[in-house]
Amino acid sequence: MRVLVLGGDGYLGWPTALHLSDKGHETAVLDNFARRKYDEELGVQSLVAIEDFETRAAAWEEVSGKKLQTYVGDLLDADFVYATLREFRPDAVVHFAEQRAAPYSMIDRQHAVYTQQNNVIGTLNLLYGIQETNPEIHLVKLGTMGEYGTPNIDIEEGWLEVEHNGRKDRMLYPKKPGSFYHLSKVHDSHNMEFACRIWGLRATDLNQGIVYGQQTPQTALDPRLATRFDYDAVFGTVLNRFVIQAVLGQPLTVYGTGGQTRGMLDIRDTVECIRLAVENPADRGEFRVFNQMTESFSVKHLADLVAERFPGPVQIEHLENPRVELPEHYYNVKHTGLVELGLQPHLLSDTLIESMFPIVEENKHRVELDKMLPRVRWTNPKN
Ligand code: NAD
Ligand code: USQ
Repeated sequence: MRVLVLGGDGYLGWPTALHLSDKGHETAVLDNFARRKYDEELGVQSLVAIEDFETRAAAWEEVSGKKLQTYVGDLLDADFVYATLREFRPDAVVHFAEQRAAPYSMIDRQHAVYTQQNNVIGTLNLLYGIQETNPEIHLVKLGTMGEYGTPNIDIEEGWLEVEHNGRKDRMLYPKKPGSFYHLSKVHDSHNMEFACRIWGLRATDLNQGIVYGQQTPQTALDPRLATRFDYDAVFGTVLNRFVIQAVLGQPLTVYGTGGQTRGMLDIRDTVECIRLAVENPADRGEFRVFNQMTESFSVKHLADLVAERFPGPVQIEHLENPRVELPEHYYNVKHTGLVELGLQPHLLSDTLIESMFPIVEENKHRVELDKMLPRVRWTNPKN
């Protein structure tokens, strides 16, 4: 198939593009380098050095013998979106290209507005682009488990059968997200469901949990193929941060009690989930939702796991939680759709945590320690 990967220069878009190319799909990557600019703004860099877009694409061609076409541009530029769809003629578009950090969206008004504009309008341009250029294209869009929040009932896979006053209907599962970033994904989901229902588009919304890990079989082939690895308090995610903190001899930063529970998955499962979704498209008019996660853990449990596996002393520190979120709650998620398509999850009990320690050890000189502590507070927006 011909697959266009939007956000193909990012943490997950890049390894996904390599995985799809490796599996024989004619793959192209698109990006506007917004992520590299947030690094400059925040004064941080990826823990693992990454090559520029053209160099890494050329390296993949050299290593694999497979072409990876690149497009540089912004999804907010509708003409660019339409022109790319017309030129590349994809069968599927995989959409990772959004501002994805909850703390970044909560810095102040400007960052909240930027996040929602970038994410919601970018996706809307894409929906129109698909509708007008080729409505057969399958849109595979990265959503997030955080769209649901932590309701006191089971989380279904996207839809909920509701019986109300003796009548029944199938409704989009109610959402209770925890940041302006997570809200942007809720808005995207509604726009996509509408486009499927009204125009007959086909879309898969992948409500993904928190990803951990830094290597896939393809990125490990050559240092020029490495993907980024974030450690800072704005873009670094919880388990990746705990592993990095352990190696640096820094306390693991558990926010609050650590009773907050989240769905997680290995980066090798992310790329495989996308392949499965692409190769098994939704039907025309179908808005299909999968919960893309393999296991649930509380934050405290993750910290204990890292401390247990690290071959040295580890201190766990409970910081005052900078976010507003339930400290203890019910969490039971249905996630059978991708397994039914053939996903064979890599579970955290296997060797992944240990395999991350040497990667961090090799690159630890790149860390700015003062970027490790959280400074963005949910209850104290600036401006
Ligand atoms: P990332 O920031 O590393 O990658 C996103 C890429 O999209 C960046 O390279 C960025 O430059 C690009 N981009 C952003 N806005 C763009 C625009 N308007 N036009 C073109 N390119 C644009 O993020 P990631 O961790 O790879 O996440 C990718 C997607 O997966 C995001 O949508 C995110 O919400 C979702 N997700 C990530 C995680 C995780 O743990 N990392 C978990 C669940 C869902
Ligand atoms: N947390 C800590 N200590 C830390 C970092 C985080 O206790 O040092 C806690 C947070 O308070 C939160 C949980 O860990 O309760 C997860 O935080 P996170 O930063 O790892 O993840 P989150 O902000 O939810 O965002 C990440 C990605 C986002 C994706 C989301 C999936 O950045 O793109 O959408 O995970 S989910 O959480 O399922 O919504």
